[in-house]
Amino acid sequence: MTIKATLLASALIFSPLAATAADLTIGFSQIGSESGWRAAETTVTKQEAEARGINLKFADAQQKQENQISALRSFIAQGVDAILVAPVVATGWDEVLEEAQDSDIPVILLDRTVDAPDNLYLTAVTSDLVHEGSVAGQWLVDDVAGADCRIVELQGTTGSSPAIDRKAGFEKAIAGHENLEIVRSQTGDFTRSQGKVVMESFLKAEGGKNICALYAHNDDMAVGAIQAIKEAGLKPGEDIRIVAIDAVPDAHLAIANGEMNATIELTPNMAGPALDALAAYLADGTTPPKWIQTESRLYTAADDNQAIYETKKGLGY
Ligand code: GZL
Repeated sequence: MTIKATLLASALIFSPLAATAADLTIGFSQIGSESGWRAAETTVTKQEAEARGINLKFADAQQKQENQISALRSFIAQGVDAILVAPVVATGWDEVLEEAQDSDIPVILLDRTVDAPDNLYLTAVTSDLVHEGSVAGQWLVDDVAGADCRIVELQGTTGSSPAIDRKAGFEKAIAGHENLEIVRSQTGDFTRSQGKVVMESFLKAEGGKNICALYAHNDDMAVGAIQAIKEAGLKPGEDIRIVAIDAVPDAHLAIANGEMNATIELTPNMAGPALDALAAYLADGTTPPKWIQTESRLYTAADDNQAIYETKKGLGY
């Protein structure tokens, strides 16, 4: 039996009045394609929607909140059945979320959260962003084993929940370890190009020999920084330890090559749990928890990163 027929059959069992997934039209406001992880999330979201026979209306915001808000208003005007949104920054969403609520259109947040009352969205599917930062910080605490370590930090997009929370988590983990100090911290906007440019400025300001470690809020900024470190005549992963987050294929490759030390995995499949929660809600009113947490996992040189790279590189990154 096809997926569509199965969904139809199951929907008829539960509630003949409920829209089946096969009938659903869902608007998806995506931030952009700033990183390999974001590209993978887009690929997987489209795959998850297709597998459910959902008509997905996709809008790329080129990392601009105003474009996302316009997209949400367009989805509302079209009368979509639901909205998925990965909010580029945490603030400024109340009004448009109220408009969606007034139109009885459920909204689900993907991979980032918003500073808005949680009755304005059905659920948020995200990792524990603070925990990710803490895992990165704890890895560095353990790796330096008491030695002095001057750290530079590449922050994610200013005002985004991952930039805020990953910074907080890292600082929590290194607090009380007087040998660890963040000496430079600046946004690289989650991109490789900006990660390289900002790392070049760190190296120039501090002197490469005075930098012990880089903490980057995502792997793409770390990969850009690796280029800058090499161009400065230093060995990334040796002269400067590098820990980041996402576990994209190129991070595994860098670790396999000894040019990076650790990454924390973020699944690109936020849409699967989101669409499952939405289907249950539409079928019989099952209200999901306000937070559906995805797993995080640390990868280091102890893992078979070459094999993981080979597996992941074909998955839409
Ligand atoms: C985090 C996600 C971040 C990724 C980056 O949940 O929002 O956005 O870590 C991406 O790669 O830019």
